[in-house]
Amino acid sequence: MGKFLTDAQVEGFERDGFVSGLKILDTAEVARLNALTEAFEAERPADIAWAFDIKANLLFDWVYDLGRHPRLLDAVEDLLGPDILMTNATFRIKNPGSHVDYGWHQDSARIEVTPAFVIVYVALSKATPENGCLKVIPGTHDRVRPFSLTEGSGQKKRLVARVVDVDPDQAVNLILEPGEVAIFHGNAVHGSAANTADYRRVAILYDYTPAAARQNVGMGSGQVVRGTDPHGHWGHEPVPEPGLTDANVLARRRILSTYHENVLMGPRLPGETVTFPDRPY
Ligand SMILES: O=C(O)CCC(=O)C(=O)O
Repeated sequence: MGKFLTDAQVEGFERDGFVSGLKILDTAEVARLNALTEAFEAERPADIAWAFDIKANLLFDWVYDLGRHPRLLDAVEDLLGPDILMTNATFRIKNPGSHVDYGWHQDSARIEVTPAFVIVYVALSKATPENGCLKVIPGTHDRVRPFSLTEGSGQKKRLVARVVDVDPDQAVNLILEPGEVAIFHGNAVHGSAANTADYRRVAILYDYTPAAARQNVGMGSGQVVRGTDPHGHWGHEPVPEPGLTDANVLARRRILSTYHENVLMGPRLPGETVTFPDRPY
């Protein structure tokens, strides 16, 4: 028995590359997080696309705080050990009728991290096959598979890897209630379909890496959220101040410029100018 996960859940993660249905947040916590999300969407509709994207944990103090939730970190620690960096948080929201889908991919395809990182899907709404829940293909976390590069519907202007040869019949739907969490391995082949339901799918996805890990290309960065980082393999990111302040936006810009090679943005291609979503100042 770990701090949060049972031995069977840890074994399941090692065998299948994911563990799902972990109850982390109570009803009041889910309601507060949805209220914060919806308030931002109502007040700043023009800023949603860039602010709810890569490293939102550097922009919103409450996204950072959620990523440090003690029960969530206990579950992550059971899989990664005691020294942990949070290297990313992105909102993944599909409104009713949204055509956004995520083709089959491995987050570590373009930049490998060893030992591997994990991704935590925090469900702020229920996740069902109808509203485009996450789907994972069990046992695919053993290696990076051949992929092609494309522009994804949910990640405009970013080249994303799509696995070339997938058997979708093997996929498992990660059906979740609000407040539940799924954790999957950075190599696990996963994807999700459009939302054909009449209710939203709201999630925040977090990446966590063991401090001892290294990228095979460039150097990533993160916030030390548990233990310490004595290794020096990662740049260290600041904690955001309350509110979407200029200081937070500029801090994220500085981090993404300094550590531009990360698993979401991938390696810099020859001649490529580093670009990332941002507010024009
Ligand atoms: O939110 C989803 O359904 C999948 C998102 C995803 O795989 C990604 O952002 O890489």
